[in-house]
Amino acid sequence: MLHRSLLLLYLAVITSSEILFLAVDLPLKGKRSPPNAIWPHPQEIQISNDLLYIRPGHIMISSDMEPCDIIAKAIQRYQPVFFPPKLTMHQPPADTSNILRSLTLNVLDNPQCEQYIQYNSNETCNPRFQHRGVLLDSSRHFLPVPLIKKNLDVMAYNKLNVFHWHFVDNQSFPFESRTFPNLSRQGAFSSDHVYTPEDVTSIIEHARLLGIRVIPEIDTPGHTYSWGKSMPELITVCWANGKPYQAIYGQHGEMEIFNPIEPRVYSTMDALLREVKSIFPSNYIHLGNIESIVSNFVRRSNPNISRWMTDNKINSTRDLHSYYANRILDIMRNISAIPIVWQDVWDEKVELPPGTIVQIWKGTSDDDISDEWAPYLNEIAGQGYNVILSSPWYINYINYGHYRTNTTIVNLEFFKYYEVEPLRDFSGSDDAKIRILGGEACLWGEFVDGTNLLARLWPKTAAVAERLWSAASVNNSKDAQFRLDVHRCRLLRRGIPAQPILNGYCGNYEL
Ligand code: CP6
Repeated sequence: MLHRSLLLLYLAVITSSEILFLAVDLPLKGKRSPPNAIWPHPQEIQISNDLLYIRPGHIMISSDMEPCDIIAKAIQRYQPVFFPPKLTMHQPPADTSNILRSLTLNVLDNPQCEQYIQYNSNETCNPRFQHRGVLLDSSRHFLPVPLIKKNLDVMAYNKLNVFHWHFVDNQSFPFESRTFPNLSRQGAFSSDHVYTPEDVTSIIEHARLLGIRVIPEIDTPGHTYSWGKSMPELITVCWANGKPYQAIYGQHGEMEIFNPIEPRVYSTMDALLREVKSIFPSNYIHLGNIESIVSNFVRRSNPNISRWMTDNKINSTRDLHSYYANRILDIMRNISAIPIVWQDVWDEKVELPPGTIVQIWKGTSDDDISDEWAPYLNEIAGQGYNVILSSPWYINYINYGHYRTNTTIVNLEFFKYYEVEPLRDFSGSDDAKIRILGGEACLWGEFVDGTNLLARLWPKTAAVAERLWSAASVNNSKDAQFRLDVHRCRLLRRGIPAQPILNGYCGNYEL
């Protein structure tokens, strides 16, 4: 999106000059505080060592023509971002001639004025990867609408452009569907813990103005306990001793899953996916579809399902899952929506429609960087599917990894996210390479709600943002952590409770 990225380009310029002032007053003793602490690092940058003074009121953002609403609103929105109430001002020394009388940032608009960012929109400043996302999970805990919007703002500060909204799961069904209002009436934590159609629309609109696509995830056939509260007929549970045995749902949704031989599963999914597609302007719908060995046993334990399998010559539970996936993919074809699936579906060799995105999550690891994901990238892209990477970016993990130097600590948790190189082991063709679309940081919600979401996510996710935006050569984590430390203070100044990266403090920007 030409107009938006040009705006961001200019913002990068102003941010860098702003930092030149702030470097004076940020108490970064013992730290190298680079004056060019722009995050994520741009493709091109020129830095002058001269310090220039200017009054905030003498900085103008203007547009060369009547701007479309995205630009007009961005110009308004950035005023308080540049000049927050707590911004510290310095008197220039009496003898200085380094005074800038005025600075005009002229935003070049795109005459076509794209109304909604597409997956392949031209973002002009060359991001390295086109898909730069964050997954939030609003089922394990409800995430208030203003918080989701604030998080979209922080995503935009970091040039992330996809909000993957995992909004239903076992624990609650907060999405208020017009077609099936009982799903949230009975599946939400309470009548307050829902996203009304107006909420959803306002979140999509907020994201649109920031150049962020919102991709909803309707995760089935597992992880569907909350659906069963209003539609028990969709679910099959574990059977024992010849009768259904109502188990407590498993953490990963193994215990209650859709019954793949139940016709109402498909009619419900057809209507719901149609509704979702009509609400979300991005043409993508994430279908979830993670599978586990346990869920296979659950299904097979139901004698009706075993019998149906025998009658229909479906020999394995893997084939049964393929059968389910194919029926849902048929619905997606009928409504012309493009699917995203977790890698499990690909593992099961389900044939996916062209354009499908496969999201890699296996090989997440608590302490070490696991490389299990690397061969997946080669194979999936090699087969002609699009791929996005998440395994190394499970932000829900917390690591107390650090070591001391003389003056500071080094943040190994940041290193772990930052040092991932998606293409390190890539051995495929150039064609396959462009199918590696990018990645997503995932914040699963088992231990996250409004109290800690922003601090848990930021600034760790900024590490992922730079990896996906900047050139591969921007990979010196020791230097980057100092830049990120300044960026973190910048987030505090903008009112975002981002957690510390290094020792030290942010002057009067602290919350
Ligand atoms: N919920 C859903 C989850 C997870 C996934 N899907 C998950 C799996 C492993 C870890 C963290 C989260 N909680 N719906 C995986 C795609 Cl470590």
